Amino acid sequence: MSADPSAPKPLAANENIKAASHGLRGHIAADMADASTGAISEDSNQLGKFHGLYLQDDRDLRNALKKAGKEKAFAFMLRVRLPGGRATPQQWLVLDKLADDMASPSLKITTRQTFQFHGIIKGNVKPVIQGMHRVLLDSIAACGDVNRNVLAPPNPERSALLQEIYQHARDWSEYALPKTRAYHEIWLDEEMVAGGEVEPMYGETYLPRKFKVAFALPPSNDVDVFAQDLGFIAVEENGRLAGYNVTVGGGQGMSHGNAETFARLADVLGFIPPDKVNTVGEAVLTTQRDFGDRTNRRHARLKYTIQDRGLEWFRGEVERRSGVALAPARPFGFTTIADPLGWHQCEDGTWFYGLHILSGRVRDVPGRALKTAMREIASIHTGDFRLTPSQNLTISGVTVEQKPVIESILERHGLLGENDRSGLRLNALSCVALPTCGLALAESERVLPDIVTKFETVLDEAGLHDDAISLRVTGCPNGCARPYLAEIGLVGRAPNKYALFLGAKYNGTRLNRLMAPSVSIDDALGLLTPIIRRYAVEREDGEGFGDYCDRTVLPADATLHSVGTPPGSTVHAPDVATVQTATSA
Ligand code: SRM
Ligand code: SF4
Repeated sequence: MSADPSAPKPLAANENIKAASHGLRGHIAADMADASTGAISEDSNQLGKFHGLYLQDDRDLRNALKKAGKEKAFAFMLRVRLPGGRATPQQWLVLDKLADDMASPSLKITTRQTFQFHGIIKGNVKPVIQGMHRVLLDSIAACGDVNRNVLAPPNPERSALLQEIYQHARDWSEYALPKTRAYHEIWLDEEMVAGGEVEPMYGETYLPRKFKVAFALPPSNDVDVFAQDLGFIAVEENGRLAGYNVTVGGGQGMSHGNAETFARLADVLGFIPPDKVNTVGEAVLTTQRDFGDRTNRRHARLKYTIQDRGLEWFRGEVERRSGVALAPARPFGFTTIADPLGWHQCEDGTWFYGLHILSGRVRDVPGRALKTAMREIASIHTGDFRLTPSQNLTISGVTVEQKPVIESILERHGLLGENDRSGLRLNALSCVALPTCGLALAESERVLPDIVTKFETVLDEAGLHDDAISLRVTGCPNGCARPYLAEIGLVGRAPNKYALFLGAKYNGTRLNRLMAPSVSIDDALGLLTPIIRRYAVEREDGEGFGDYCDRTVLPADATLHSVGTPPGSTVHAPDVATVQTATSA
């Protein structure tokens, strides 16, 4: 007998794990106490994500350990919750020491403005979390089917406007925290309340999938706001925050060859005053909670809910739930995504130093002792550190007296040349991939320096050394370095095989398109070399590399768009000009 196609589909396995977890507790504590293995059960691994924790194993060692009949080299990745990416010097020093003492020594700055530890063995997880807690840091909801680390403009200018936006990002992060005390009980030894707390916003099964929020301040789209489930684009009028244009339904993750999964740019929903951020945010979140697909995790992000049900329906639902009538969006425009690098003076007289860090990896290598330098700076710095969604960092709030001291530390450790790189290198991102990421199909972070060097040879010959061209590499199509918003995107398929995407707009307002489904890095370079050379001589005044490729290289053929954009549609994303026209109407 064939199955009834109208029968309700079974829930995804994670839904049952969440429902049976007693407020995200499950058996995590017992699994962590089991010294007979470095691993934890799959259920605990799924629940551990809500506590910022991932079970991983060193994939470089997998085969050898298997041959030797030994357990995989299990260790945990822990992600810090750091809304807006700001850390105090004291927090930096503690994270630095925890990494040295109880994890892989490097600190990893992520594409969502926070830190990750890798390589924490089971017995060290609790001490690391407790060490973070002592400097008011936590990893609650850094992963899992909840609101994730909230992005805010990393611009270190110390203006009142930026501070207000940052405060909104922090407030939303707090507001959207799960209410369960599971984290405090399991990791911080708080007294057991045995579950049963009410989750007024999430309910007992939380969200169908992860939920990502960013706050942006034009003209810089440094948070990639159109890649987020929910975005707040600040509207400044007469130097004051008039409110936010709300965006919904962005996302990057897709699967190779599965046109039902796609990267999508967020839609602009409408304008709200600043005091409605949490109310409207909650309405967006609960609409997704109630209508997101809980049967198929590959179809469970907000982008699919909106794609399937339509933006007008979604707006109606948000307005009904929030009681807020969204006004027509106000005009806005983005011109850049780049982080300010080097020394800059702020209006309040303090200085900041923007430092480029390839792939966000903070570690010492011969001739370039970044981790040591940052430790020395943190021990004398009286301002703060700001991590950026481009995996860079800014030393912010530097006094006039400390500026030369910090400069000399950077110089002594070989770091003053870090910002003096090609336009491509300064605009290159990669995800972590091998050896820690269990989902990687190809290398990413470890090969990025070589990839950039190869491309630089061609760009230099074409006279394009200083041109800001965005290159983003990931080890799989999940899109952790937001590769579908890069002018050149390389997305791993298999060892040394990448899908090549071309033609996004530099400012993050147009997705790229598939140029070649599976090529080696050298083949990708071979395909791009004549295009780069033509671009150097044929480009129109001010035309970016992505714009040139979109105009001249990629045929206006809908089938070419089927990977990376919704099925049946052409390029989804409006560019800045059309966003401005459409929203100012
Ligand atoms: Fe990611 C899963 C690393 C930003 C889309 N991501 C993972 C995991 C946890 C692998 C796993 O599930 O086992 C990776 C851990 C690797 C490791 O060893 O550290 C991982 N993602 C990262 C980071 C560290 C990349 C980086 O080098 O900076 C970023 C951490 C962000 C943070 O601090 O919270 C990171 N991930 C992103 C982004 C970019 C963003 O959020 O702006 C995306 C695309 C945006 C989006 O979500 O649509 C992203 N990660 C994914 C996905 C695909 C989600 C989807 O909807 O399809 C997965 C896989 C999944 O969820 O099933 C994933
Ligand atoms: Fe891992 Fe893929 Fe994300 Fe890279 S893009 S970190 S390979 S999940």
